[in-house]
Amino acid sequence: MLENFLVDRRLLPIAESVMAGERLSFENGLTLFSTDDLHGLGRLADMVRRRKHGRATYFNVNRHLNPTNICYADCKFCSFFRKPRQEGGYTHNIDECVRMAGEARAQGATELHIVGGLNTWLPFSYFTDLLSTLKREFPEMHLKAFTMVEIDYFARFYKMSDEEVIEKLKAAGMDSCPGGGAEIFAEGVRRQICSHKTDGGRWLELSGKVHAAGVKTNATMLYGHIENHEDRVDHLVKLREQQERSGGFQCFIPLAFYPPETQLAHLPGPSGIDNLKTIAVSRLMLDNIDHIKAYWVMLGKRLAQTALHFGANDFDGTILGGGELMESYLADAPDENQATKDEIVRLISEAGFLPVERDTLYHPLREYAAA
Ligand code: V47
Repeated sequence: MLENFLVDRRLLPIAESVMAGERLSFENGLTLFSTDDLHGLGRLADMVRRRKHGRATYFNVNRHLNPTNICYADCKFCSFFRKPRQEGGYTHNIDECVRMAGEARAQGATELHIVGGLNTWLPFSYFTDLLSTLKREFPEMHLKAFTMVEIDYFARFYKMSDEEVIEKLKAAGMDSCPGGGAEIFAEGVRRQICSHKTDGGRWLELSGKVHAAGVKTNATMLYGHIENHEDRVDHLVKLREQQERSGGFQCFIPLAFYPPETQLAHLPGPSGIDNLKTIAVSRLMLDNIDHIKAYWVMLGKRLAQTALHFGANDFDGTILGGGELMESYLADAPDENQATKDEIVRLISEAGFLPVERDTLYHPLREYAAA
């Protein structure tokens, strides 16, 4: 019986709810974060993960494309951005982007993950031309492009309605949207770490509008900085509520804060235990979001592999050729910022799961025999 595995007896009623398929409350979320019973928590999350996906663990072959790192937002947790005129700022022209996409395509990429800074020097046509050119050159590639923060910025800066921006991006080739920019919705924290960008309510509202336009999106949570457990549970509950309203989130990605070279570099970042707990609590609270991603770039490959036993069922992708935003993380761990398809397949099967290559919309492309 499951009860025998629970060292923390406070998890018992939660286990009963999980077994009955009932939704967990805000208070349940706080209890889960506060427990030291890592095995008990992991067991519960693993039960839900196996109920939803069995042994399947998804990954894709993708490349990140970060067209510009020039950004006015000045987020305290970000080491990628450069202010206008600051040394190290760049904007790729569209030909360069096509060249990078072509390299990725030649290596089997099915997805381009496109995000960049809020660069007031660029016209809106730069972004639509980028999408339409990529779509014309590589019609079979899925363009997962622009976060809710970028869409909010496009609407405000280029003076268009949200619907107009979404339609123009869609018409140019945007197939889905990545989950970045959600950070932490709690206003007090958000004001301290990213006061210049889209607030949490607006991020959620725009997700709803993008979903209404028939476009799937992902959702993230940046944790392990100055937020507390209440802020995390609040974030998860707000996402769950938005999913009830609009239903278009495919995947949730908890992002472990990596402090070096940010304005919060004095913070330690989350521990390995915290990373596993956060994956597990996310799986348990987000009963209406299908997939939980163990983003190996932030977790490291070994912990991402372990996270598959704590509720995660997606390993993200190969991220061929890196991408500048990704390189700004884990720069001091060179063997951690690349993963071949063979390596991901091995990491997943070593962990006892079944590697399934997918496209961006989670259609299986190929299953790999169990090792
Ligand atoms: O929004 C920025 C985070 C996000 C740091 O949708 C940091 O499939 C940790 O959203 N330490 C962008 N995180 C990345 C992102 C993402 C990644 C992988 C897959 C998907 C998806 C989306 O990265 C930002 C921010 O929350 N971030 N700086 C940092 N120092």
